[in-house]
Amino acid sequence: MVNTLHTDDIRSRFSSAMSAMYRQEVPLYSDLIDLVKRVNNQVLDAKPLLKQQLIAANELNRIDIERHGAIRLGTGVELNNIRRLFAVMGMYPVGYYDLSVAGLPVHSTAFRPTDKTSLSRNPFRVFTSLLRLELIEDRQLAKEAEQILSKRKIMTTRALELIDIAELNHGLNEVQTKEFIDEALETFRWHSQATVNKNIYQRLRGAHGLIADVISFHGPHINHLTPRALDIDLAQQAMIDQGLAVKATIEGPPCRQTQILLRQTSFKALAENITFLDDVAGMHTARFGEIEQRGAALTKKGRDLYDKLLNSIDQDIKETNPSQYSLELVKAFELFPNDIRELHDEKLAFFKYHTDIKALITEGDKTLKELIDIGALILTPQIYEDFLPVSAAGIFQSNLNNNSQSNYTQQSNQKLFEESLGANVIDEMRLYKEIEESSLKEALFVIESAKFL
Ligand code: OOG
Ligand code: NI
Repeated sequence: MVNTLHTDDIRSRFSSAMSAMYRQEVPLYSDLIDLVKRVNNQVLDAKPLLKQQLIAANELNRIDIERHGAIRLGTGVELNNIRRLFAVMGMYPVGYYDLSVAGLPVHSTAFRPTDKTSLSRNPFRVFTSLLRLELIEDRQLAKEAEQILSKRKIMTTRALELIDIAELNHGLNEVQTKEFIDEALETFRWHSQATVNKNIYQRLRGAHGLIADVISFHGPHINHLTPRALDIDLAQQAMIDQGLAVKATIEGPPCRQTQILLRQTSFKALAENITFLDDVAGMHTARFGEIEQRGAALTKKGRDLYDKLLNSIDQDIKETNPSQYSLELVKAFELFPNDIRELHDEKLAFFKYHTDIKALITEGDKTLKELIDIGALILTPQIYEDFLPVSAAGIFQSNLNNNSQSNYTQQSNQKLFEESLGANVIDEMRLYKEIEESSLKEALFVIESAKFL
């Protein structure tokens, strides 16, 4: 079709509309955005080298617009429709996160752009969880919950029509895009009017805070949006200074010379006024604010080492004895190399390759190692674009506001998740590998061509 917008443009417009809506709904999020921006600017001023690296890696332009959000869905049909909605914006399901191991009755994926150019234009991601009612012990309650869910429609009729149009025509035009964004936003809006009476809400809440949050409302309200901080320790301190109720420990790896994966922290969910179906007033806690810092994407080998080191320390003291936890974390991660070259040669992280032709001073063929040695081939770690299940569980627990830790016996069920989704989740390792391989191919081509100049 002529005049279709690029999916990157639709995503950018949607993520900025979503951010504007959430700023209005949760003024504390607005404060958080301003705070992170201020701290990021301080960091860039204080660290010109970091600024240079971000520019060289084509990262700087996306920092201010970068954010992720999270939603929680109730049924497979909802998940399927959400997949179709995000596809209109060039966001696809990447990764499978089983959170039942952490006592949460959900499994999740992240909808995000997958190719290099789209990621650098706008990497907006949405961590999307699907409730697993089959894990609920109280079967009668699970049945009631299912019945409530079977009646709700989380998308407007027009949004579904526009998704059909986008699928049929391989895109949307300007007018359709405007309408699509307005209609899509309705799905993620907060509703202070619950769809259940107080009695059911309390029973759902008794089974698990997450169940009450998913079942009791019109739709999957966006529960947080997370800006990317360049120095999460500084940003966390600024949050504390501003009087926010910040989680005790930053999730993920410790602060290191070469940052890896993802570090995250949040302020606790707000208690908000709601009205139950029987007109009784109540309170619900669901929405919170989070910040994150992203580092290098790790290979399977690197990730195994990360998991091993993280698991070598007692996770139970994370919130009860945060200073001890931090000390042990730093100590454990001394075994994880910091040196970029070592991370590369040991195949622990994924890279992007660039060239510096001026460094090709001597004649003749060179090995990859020699090209790196002489500085003709420059290594930049790829940024981790995904999530971490242990960290996600920590964020969930800290914003649920009740200690609803359960031990679910039934575990991972990726197949069922994918059946509902109507697609297989994409393996994130494959995406990083593809970006690494294609950038190496391009770089070697440039070096090869330079010989004939
Ligand atoms: C999602 C929690 C996980 C993250 O960044 O890992 C998360 C939720 O509370 O729905 O936001
Ligand atoms: Ni998050």
